[in-house]
Amino acid sequence: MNQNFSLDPSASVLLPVAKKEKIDTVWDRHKAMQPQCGFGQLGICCRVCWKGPCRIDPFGDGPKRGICGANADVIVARNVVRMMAAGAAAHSEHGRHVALALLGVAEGRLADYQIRDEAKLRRIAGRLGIEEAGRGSHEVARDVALLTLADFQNQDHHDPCTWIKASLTEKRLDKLAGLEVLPHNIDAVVTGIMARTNVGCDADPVNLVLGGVKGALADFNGMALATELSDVLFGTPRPVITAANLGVLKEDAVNIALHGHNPLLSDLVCEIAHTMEDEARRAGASAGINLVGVCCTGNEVLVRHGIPLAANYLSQELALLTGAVDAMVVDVQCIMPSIAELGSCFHTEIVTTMDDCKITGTRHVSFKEETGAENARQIVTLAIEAFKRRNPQRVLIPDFKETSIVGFGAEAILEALALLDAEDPLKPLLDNVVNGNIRGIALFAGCNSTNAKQDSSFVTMAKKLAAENVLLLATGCGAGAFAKHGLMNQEATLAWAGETLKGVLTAIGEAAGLGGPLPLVLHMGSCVDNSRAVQVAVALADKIGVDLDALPLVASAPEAMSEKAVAIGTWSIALGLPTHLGIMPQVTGSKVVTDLVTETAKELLGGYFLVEPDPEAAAEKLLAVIDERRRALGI
Ligand code: BF8
Ligand code: SF4
Repeated sequence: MNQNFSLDPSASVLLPVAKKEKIDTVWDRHKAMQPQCGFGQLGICCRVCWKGPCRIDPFGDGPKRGICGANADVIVARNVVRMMAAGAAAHSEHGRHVALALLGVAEGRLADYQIRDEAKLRRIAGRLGIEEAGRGSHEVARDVALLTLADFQNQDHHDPCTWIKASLTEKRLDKLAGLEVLPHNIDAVVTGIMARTNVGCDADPVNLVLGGVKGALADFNGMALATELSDVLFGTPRPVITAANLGVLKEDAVNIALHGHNPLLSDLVCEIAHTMEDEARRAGASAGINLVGVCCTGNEVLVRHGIPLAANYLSQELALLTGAVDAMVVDVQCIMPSIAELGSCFHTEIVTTMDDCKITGTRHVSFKEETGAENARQIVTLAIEAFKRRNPQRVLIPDFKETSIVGFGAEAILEALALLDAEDPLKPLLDNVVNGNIRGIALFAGCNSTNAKQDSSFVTMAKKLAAENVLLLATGCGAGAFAKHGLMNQEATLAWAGETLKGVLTAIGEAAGLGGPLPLVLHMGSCVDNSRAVQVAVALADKIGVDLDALPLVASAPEAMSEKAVAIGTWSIALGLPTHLGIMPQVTGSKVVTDLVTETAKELLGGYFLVEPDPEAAAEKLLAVIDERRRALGI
């Protein structure tokens, strides 16, 4: 039965436990929710004002307009662009948090943090046009932080955000400027979307969607700055060998799961946990403290420190069902409220840490950057105390974990390529794309959703595309899926890569001293780290002298779910990438909006959504797109 819900073998072990103990999981609640509201699925339910809710009848003789007169196109457009604004807010709030921390470090106010990658700080300064030569790192960091924060404050509509200007090709910036969708101020753009979608405002679906595209590009800006400044504070990812899936939990250790998105606290927990190993041992945990990751906080500490990944989004409850997690520490985003109840069924401390993200029934440790290390110590202490209450009889750790080589940010990829050509690192990549050894590049991103069998489409599509010599990159829960299913190691390359792709991955891997190929799928990090993939794509496009929409590069989110994914998908098409969705987006109640994002977008932006729930067919379609682009480039 579990096989219908999830491809993850851990689910088969743990869902029977949930059943026996009468604990609901996300899949039980999904089932109880059937049939889901068809109006909502089509995007034609409006709750923008209290005259509503209004629902448009898509087929019969029922209402074709809401009480105020809004038609299906307006309602669908308003709903979806509000999702883009919410996604942009989430990623950018995360980014602001990191930028403020960098400012605090630069001004000597935050003793628990430091600049871990000064070379990167200086490179960023160069990109942003800040003088750095001969200046101290704190002075440079202050300027970088302030210029970054100006992306939340600038009031000049004609002056786009600094980060986006520093992150795209000239041609793309011109195109986006021509459509008037370049954001000038993240906060203002998000506020603008909330304003124009209010009752009785923008009632032109095309204008609304263009407003949404601007919001999505604000999202890109927010995640680019979040990624880059996090590298400055916590280190830039380098390849590291680790493991993924619930088998990374240890019976004889204090298991602490780091869950959420923002590395500001989790990185300190990693640091502090090392200093508290003896305390854990004194409490009876012979293996000390075992940190594991969940969701994107998990990806952040995975790619930077090699902390094993226990679970992606839909597996977060399974982690608790093992009875072996002593504390689950959460920050923001993608944290199921259900974990409070699950934690209380076991001995697990669920610790919320951000004052704007509490969950009733859990413990809250109010994290502040000023007291970060102390907060981390408090949390590890709670975990050790919880360990003492753990009931060994209830521990069931599925024996599944897969070796994963992760940590392939833009820098790591360029460094690996430089081993083949120190003078011109991009040349080997470009040559192999041109000669067809690499047929194209696919970026897998996005979530897990109960509307699909967990992880399944990711795995099916990756194997098929790799066999066709497509180079695979991944972030977020997609990356989590590949890691858990053993597609991020050398064996996977040997087993699944087409001959020419295998040759390229082997040449780079051996030059990098891995004694074999690079992994089949390159883990670039968390969802905000999608900006890393853009960085590589921009470097390639600049080298050939084309725009991003000319590259044989596609994106795919087979299980897109969150508002953040809606924002990412939208900037992905705005940057020129054909972007596959495996889940029906909630816009199909409007032909105007559907046509706009799947067809007209191709003419306007080069990128467009391609919706295909069947993974085999989706892979075929992406291959056809890749080949179309190759032909247009004459390669
Ligand atoms: O930011 S992929 S389910 S965890 S939203 Fe959430 Fe989606 Fe996972 Fe990371 Ni991204
Ligand atoms: Fe209905 Fe219009 Fe109010 Fe929406 S804004 S709920 S369509 S009256």
